[in-house]
Amino acid sequence: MPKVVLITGASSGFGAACARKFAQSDYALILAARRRDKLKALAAELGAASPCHVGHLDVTQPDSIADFFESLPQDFRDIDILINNAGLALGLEAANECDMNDWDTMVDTNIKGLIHLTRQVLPGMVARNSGHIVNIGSVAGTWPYPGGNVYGATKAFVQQFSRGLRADLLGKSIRVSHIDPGAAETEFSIVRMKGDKVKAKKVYEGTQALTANDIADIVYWATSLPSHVNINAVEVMPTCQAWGPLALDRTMPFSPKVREQ
Ligand code: NDP
Ligand code: 8X3
Repeated sequence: MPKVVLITGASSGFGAACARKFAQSDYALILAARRRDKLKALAAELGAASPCHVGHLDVTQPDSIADFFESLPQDFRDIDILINNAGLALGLEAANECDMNDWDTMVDTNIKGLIHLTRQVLPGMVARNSGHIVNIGSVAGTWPYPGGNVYGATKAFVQQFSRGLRADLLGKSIRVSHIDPGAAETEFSIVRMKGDKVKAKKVYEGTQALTANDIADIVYWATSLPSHVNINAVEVMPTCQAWGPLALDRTMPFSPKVREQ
């Protein structure tokens, strides 16, 4: 029996690249996202060589999650690898200006979606004493930048939740990894810029950003190591990305009290 891999957010970017990567070896794939047409096209591209189940899933909707798991065919029910990849950033406004709906959507998708999927899959892994959960975080979960506010905070959650899972699962043969990429050119910025493809393209202009395949290679590598090896975390950036200096504002007036001291 091939191992079963559930990939959330398989309709584009990292998720679709992971599907293509795992399809090159002996895996049965569950492709999940909201855009079923994209998933069907991907399944058709992968062909008969990889057993594939396509399932509509909105990770923010508990009913959608329940329907998705209920409709899994028998051969796809024992999930060996869960790639919690579905996620998004919305907007780059400062915290005082942002749209609260965007914040809610990021929390509902990147945090609540990820924990609900994990909670559905984990009991089966524990019963079989086997499995691997790969959570896709971001460098934004560690390194703050202006406009990253809630997006970065949701990804910090992903990191700490992943570590917490490792602590809970000690003594069981279940692995948990979080992969934290930097700038990668996918549909990510198109979504963040609310469909403005020109603005999205500018994010990567003049750079050699990471590709979805780079991340799929890392996910595949982490999951294909021997079962006694747990990659806790991978932080990866394109070579052309690094940290800026901490910022100092020189225009702020001195507080009189501080000057007197
Ligand atoms: P894409 O926009 O290309 O892919 C995002 C995927 O998430 C899509 O397949 C989308 O599918 C799915 N998705 C979004 N919302 C939902 C939802 N409510 N229910 C189910 N699926 C959903 O971006 P990436 O591939 O780049 O992003 C994948 C992950 O990687 C995200 O978690 C992102 O935060 C993270 N990341 C991205 C980086 C980058 O620079 N690209 C860097 C670091 C992390 P659909 O719309 O069909 O539902
Ligand atoms: C996406 C990477 O740097 O745009 O998570 O926040 S970044």
